Amino acid sequence: MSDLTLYSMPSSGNSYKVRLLLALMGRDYAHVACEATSDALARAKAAGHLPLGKLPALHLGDGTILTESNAILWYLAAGTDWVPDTPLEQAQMLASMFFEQNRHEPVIAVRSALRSYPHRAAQATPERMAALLEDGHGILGLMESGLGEADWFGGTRPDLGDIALYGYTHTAQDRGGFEMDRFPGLQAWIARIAALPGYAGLDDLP
Ligand SMILES: N[C@@H](CCC(=O)N[C@@H](CS)C(=O)NCC(=O)O)C(=O)O
Repeated sequence: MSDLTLYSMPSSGNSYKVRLLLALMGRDYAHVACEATSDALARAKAAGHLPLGKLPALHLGDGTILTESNAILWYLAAGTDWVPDTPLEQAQMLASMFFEQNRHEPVIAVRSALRSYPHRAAQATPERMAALLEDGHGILGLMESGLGEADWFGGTRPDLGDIALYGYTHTAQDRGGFEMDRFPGLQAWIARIAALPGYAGLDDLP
């Protein structure tokens, strides 16, 4: 039996990042699915299983609960090839992860959520959706030029920055309505991630 229990939202990129890393690492874990607006989510909140009221939350065997998707990635990957060796490379990886939460997620994930979740539809005004579309193409353009000729945001091998950015980028077109044809480098990077051994898709729940 695993000592890890992950509370995650099946449809959420933030939760998916953690599920993806666990799959790529081949780690066993118990999974508690808490979809948006579900009774399971309400129960998890009421029971104190989500200290910040958000998913994902990783419960360790000793009772510790870790929150924040990118912090959970860091904990799980410590000492593995998913974290580079030098302070410079680690700082570059963290820059990708902070960019993801600070600039990318509030635009790409939010537009996707406004289009996908019925309980968010009333907030999807035409003005907001147009502004998010323009901002999102700008963010994706920054990623395209940041990746440049490299295969990975981690440089010569994928790292946690790649996992964090992949979470919402790979559904940016289908869910967010962003024009991914404009970003061929990102499309090739998405295909490279999906070809990694152990890869699990968004809907591949444990
Ligand atoms: N910065 C947090 C964001 C977590 C977050 O906003 N989770 C959302 C799903 S993407 C959630 O739990 N929503 C349920 C709710 O607010 O009731 C992280 O990366 O873990």
